[in-house]
Amino acid sequence: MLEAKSASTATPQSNPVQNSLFLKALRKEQINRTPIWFMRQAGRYMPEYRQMRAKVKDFIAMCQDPQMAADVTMLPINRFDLDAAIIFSDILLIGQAMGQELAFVENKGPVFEAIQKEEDIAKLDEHHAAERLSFVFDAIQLAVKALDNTPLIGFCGSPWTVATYMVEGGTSKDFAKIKSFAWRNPNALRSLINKLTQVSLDYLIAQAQAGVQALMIFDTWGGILADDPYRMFSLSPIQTLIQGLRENPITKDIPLIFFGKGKHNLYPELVALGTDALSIDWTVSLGWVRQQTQDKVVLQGNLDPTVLLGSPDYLEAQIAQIIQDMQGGHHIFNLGHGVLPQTDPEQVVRMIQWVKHYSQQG
Ligand code: 1CP
Repeated sequence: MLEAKSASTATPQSNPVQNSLFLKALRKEQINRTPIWFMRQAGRYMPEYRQMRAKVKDFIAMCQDPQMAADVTMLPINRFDLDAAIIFSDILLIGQAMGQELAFVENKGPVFEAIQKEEDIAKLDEHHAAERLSFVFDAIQLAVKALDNTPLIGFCGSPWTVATYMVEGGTSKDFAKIKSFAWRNPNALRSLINKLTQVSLDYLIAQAQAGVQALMIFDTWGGILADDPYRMFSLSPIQTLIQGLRENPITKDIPLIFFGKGKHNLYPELVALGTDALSIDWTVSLGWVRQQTQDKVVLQGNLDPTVLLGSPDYLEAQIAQIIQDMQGGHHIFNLGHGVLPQTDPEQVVRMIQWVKHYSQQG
């Protein structure tokens, strides 16, 4: 009953979604099994998704139509027994909202008109960018209604990760453009990252206002930096972003998840970010991560997405191992990165069943 006393007006008791396994897990409350959702759960591995995608011009058009984005968000929820949904959108849309041209090219991925000089950064508009993403907030409102008592996660990319795409002009193998920009003109890169931090803060607050019950920050490319530049260009703006969220009345209590791919040696510093959960990639065992983080945060993850392409026996064994590694800890099951487009949805059904089977108490 201590819970009820310390909780704010929207107490878990008065709001059924707050009693969901996922949100209870994020609050480290007692639960009888491990909740599960997974990155890119609404995506190309689903035939229903491919059908909907074929009807529109491109991926961006799908995101910009609130009803369609909400419907796509619901696809995996309707088909599988999942414990959370994530709003269908993309981390790169904020670059577009700041005025940088973006396209998603078939068989190539995202393409930005690359930033090359300081003047390109000066032109970007950070003040009204979040407002230009109102289709995301409309989609959230529609999805929340459709979801009923399943929680909805909102998200953004880390300022560094979004900047990599804006400076590289798309995805990259060696990140030579953004790194050389950083080593030659750190102040200019910092000004881009500061703008992205401001827009990301506005954007996450507006997503919370629209109704998401948790927020996740994806730092997919922080791990390509050595420790000191990582702290400067990736971690520090994330700290600023988190501080901004904690200081805002709308987001001060919302659960936060941080996905910092590949920066395993800095787990103590990632814990110090103060998020409720860390999402872990598949290259480290959760047993080891628990030692590093001393069970101070909830761990989310971390099945290698390619294991879903393996035999059902191997899949089962890997799931059992992850659940065992997390026994007595605070865990949300997920993949270590997004589900691959060639994944058989039947393997997803098995994954969900085994997570439930192996983690069920009593
Ligand atoms: O139909 C299509 O061709 C589009 C494929 C697609 C999808 C389904 C893209 C393009 N984005 C998305 C959705 C998406 N992206 C979500 C929705 C929620 C979910 O189901 O998880 C989220 C959270 C993202 C986040 C995202 N986009 C990240 C961070 C997380 C991660 O996966 O690392 C990154 C780096 C992106 C960039 C991006 N957008 C799309 C692609 C193909 C990529 C990756 C390009 C690359 O390889 O660098």
